[in-house]
Amino acid sequence: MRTIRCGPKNFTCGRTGECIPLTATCNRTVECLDGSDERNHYCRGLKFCTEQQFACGVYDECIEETKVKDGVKDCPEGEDEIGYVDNAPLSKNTHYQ
Ligand SMILES: [Ca+2]
Ligand SMILES: [Ca+2]
Repeated sequence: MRTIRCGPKNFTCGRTGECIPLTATCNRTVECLDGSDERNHYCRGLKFCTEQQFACGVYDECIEETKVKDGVKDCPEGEDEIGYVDNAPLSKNTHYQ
């Protein structure tokens, strides 16, 4: 359990526990030593994407959840299709699996 000590206007870095301003989170610059201020699972749904949206890779883009794993790459890097299994396994040249 992490200790909340940074106050409401600050973000507490996950493991390292530094305090950084909330405005410094999800700004594509890593402030936390462990990078927790830029983690996708943290940034997702917080600033850039709603809970109904999927945050591509480094949250550059939000796409609707319905577009995730639909066989069409909507994210710039196709992150939304990670784990998508079509009917022709091994046919894709992907490095994600
Ligand atoms: Ca940051
Ligand atoms: Ca898609």
